[in-house]
Amino acid sequence: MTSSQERPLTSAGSAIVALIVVVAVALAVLMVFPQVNDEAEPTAPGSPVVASGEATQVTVTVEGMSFQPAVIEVPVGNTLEVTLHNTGDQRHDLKFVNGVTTAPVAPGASQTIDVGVIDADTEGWCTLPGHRQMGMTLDVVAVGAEETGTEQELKTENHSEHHANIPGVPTMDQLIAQAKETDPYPAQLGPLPSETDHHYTFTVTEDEDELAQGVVRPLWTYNGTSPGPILHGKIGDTFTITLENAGTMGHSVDFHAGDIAPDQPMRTIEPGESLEYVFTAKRSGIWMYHCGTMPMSVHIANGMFGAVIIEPDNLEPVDRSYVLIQSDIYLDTDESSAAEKAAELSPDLMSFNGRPFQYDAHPLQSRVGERVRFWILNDGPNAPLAFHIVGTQFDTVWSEGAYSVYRGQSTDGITKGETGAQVLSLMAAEGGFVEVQPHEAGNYAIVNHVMSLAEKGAHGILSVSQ
Ligand SMILES: [Cu+2]
Repeated sequence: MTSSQERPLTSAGSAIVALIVVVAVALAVLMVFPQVNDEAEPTAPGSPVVASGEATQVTVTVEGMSFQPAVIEVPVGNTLEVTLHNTGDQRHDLKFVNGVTTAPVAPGASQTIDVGVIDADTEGWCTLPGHRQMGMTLDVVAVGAEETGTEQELKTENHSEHHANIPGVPTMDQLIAQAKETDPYPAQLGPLPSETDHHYTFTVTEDEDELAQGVVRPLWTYNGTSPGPILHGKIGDTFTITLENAGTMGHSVDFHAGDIAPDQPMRTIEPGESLEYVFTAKRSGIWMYHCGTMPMSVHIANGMFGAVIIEPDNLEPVDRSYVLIQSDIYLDTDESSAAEKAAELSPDLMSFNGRPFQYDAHPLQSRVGERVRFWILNDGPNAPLAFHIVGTQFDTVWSEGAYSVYRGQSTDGITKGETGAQVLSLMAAEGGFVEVQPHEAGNYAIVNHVMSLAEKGAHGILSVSQ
């Protein structure tokens, strides 16, 4: 006990206490009988929202891994009744910030819940593991609500703490929607060119690419595409590349397909400059090329990479050949910069041939019984690749200069009987090819079996028809 608390109240002190009591009672009456104020609006900041007695009814469906609609508007004071109609292919639920939730709803089923009176912006999401991260969120906008500073802070806090899909990073469905609007990078490999002298001009550009509606990233290229041109030849061929820098900063190129002193041909050139790079292909492989200017992680991640395919002399003909080059994408977001995420080996998105999920939007094609060869290169700059095609087994695997399995037989000279492989593992800058011969029609998912990287975009479809 302090001495001040033992002291008797002065008369002025008593008057203040009496005033406080009167004000408190008046406030309590207002809070218990809020309808004392007939008008539902305007709601001054901090004043309680008056229930309108009206209900807003919305049916929410499921498309891929997102709710449709993803944003609903409710006049402030209305109750919100949501019917979750699960038009997806697996169970989902829908839970709101205030704790109101549906049960898990089976595909084809529906459940209606009363979310209560909407007095401020709020949100819902699917609580099944990982679904929120993949974009299953529902924003509720309270129309006519005035935001107080506190509400604003709470909302921001709620977003940073619980809004697991990172603001600024598009969801899978947004990426696929954009990929559908965009011509895919051509993945089919043409026949081996007959010439032995190959001449190219590589012009460096600094462009931008729209990954999803409203999300743009820098895209630095050789000749306007990422990956750059796929060079294709055989052992003994000579390649002459004129590199022209039409960008605003220094750039360069490094061809793993040649073995030469790097000092001159791989040097960084300033905007407006050019150089000539000549190499002779002495060894077979699918070889990376990339910009070698610092920081290389950023120049490569921004798009400056490609492949040179030098076929082994005895390569068997196949019915179709595709080329898939994996690369990582890092985005500048509020949390950290693309360069920081690259340094932490933490990509926001992944791609085959430069755009996340583009072969989900435009599946690769083949027919039952055809032998299909996939040339695979991991251009990084950082992430690993465990290349797998769901539903298939590789009967032929060639990686970094050698077969491990050839037409269902091990090359070790010991293993007997039919054998095969499920994955071609490639660290950054490693490459090879696999062959499959699907014997049933269907849609075979092409994945990086490092699953979180597939979910970030290293994913596509091989559509096999009769
Ligand atoms: Cu560069």
